[in-house]
Amino acid sequence: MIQDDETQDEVEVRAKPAGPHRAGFVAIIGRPNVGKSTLLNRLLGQKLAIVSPKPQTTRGRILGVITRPEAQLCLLDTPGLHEAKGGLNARMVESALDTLNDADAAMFLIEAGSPAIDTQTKKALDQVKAARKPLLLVINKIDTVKKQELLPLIERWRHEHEFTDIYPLSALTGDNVEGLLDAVAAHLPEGPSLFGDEVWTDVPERALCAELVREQIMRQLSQEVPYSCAVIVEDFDESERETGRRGLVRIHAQVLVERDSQKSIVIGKGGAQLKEIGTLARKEMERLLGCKVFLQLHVRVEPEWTRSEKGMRRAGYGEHE
Ligand SMILES: Nc1nc2c(ncn2[C@@H]2O[C@H](COP(=O)(O)OP(=O)(O)O)[C@@H](O)[C@H]2O)c(=O)[nH]1
Ligand SMILES: [Mg+2]
Repeated sequence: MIQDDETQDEVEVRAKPAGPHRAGFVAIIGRPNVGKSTLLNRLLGQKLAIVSPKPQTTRGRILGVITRPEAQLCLLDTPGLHEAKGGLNARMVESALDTLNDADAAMFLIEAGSPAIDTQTKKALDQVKAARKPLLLVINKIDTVKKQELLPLIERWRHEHEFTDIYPLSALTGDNVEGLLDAVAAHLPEGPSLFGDEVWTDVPERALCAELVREQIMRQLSQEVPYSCAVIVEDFDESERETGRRGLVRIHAQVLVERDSQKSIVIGKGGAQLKEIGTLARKEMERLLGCKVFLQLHVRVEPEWTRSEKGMRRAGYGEHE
């Protein structure tokens, strides 16, 4: 569509050879902690998926939609592929592989580093190859290695699979991210957009807010405690959102833990730890919602919830969620 008031950017976009409009789903997949969620946020230009230095931060599929004049890319962030025996971890890996099977194309992420491919990464690649989708290799975190280390790495990976492209980049700094979306879009089916132009995700705001609390739990608490935590928003009261100078959303969230000992760790001495988690999460929520947030957090013990179907359902990780 040509408009008279086109900006310089739009002219540049349209200057490329005009092809058919394309649209489809692209799974972002790889081992835990390689930067999948960071890349989704970078490509989207907005924080959608939570990020932490700990593996297994992402627990389910997260859709981020990018609409451009020539293509609509529906990016799907996934939990990391890892060896998991039952319970929540197995559910997460299943979710990643299901997402891959439903996608039109995939980006397989690895970290820049030694050209040697460890057995876990090899196994993950084999799982991804089995889905038989157009597969682009992203070598992330190039900010952590010297330029001359990249060539042998690319050479090594070129022999592993016929990737549609190999993209070394840094999701953190944005280095070399440009062009990646074009490269992926070329492998999507021809067709009209799947979502309206204004849609950027299908994750409801209240679920994004629950994730922002979990993000702080992942970041603030050490060791295994975060892996026993789930966050459920019990109440999301928007009745004052449009009133007042900036409006207010009142949120009441529950933090589920598996044991009493974990409950006291999350709460901390005199409630200090929970307060810290709440303050940091509230600031992120205010940025997301564009208004003030009043956040109340409660910690509840749901014994061994990560191990049973019933427990996972109670924590919001039911089979079809
Ligand atoms: N140095 C560096 N760190 C990164 C980059 N991308 C992600 N990270 C870090 O790697 C960690 C895991 O990132 P995350 O996106 O949660 O990984 P995921 O588990 O694959 O989704 C976080 O501490 C990120 O800040 C990158 O390009 N460079
Ligand atoms: Mg992630």
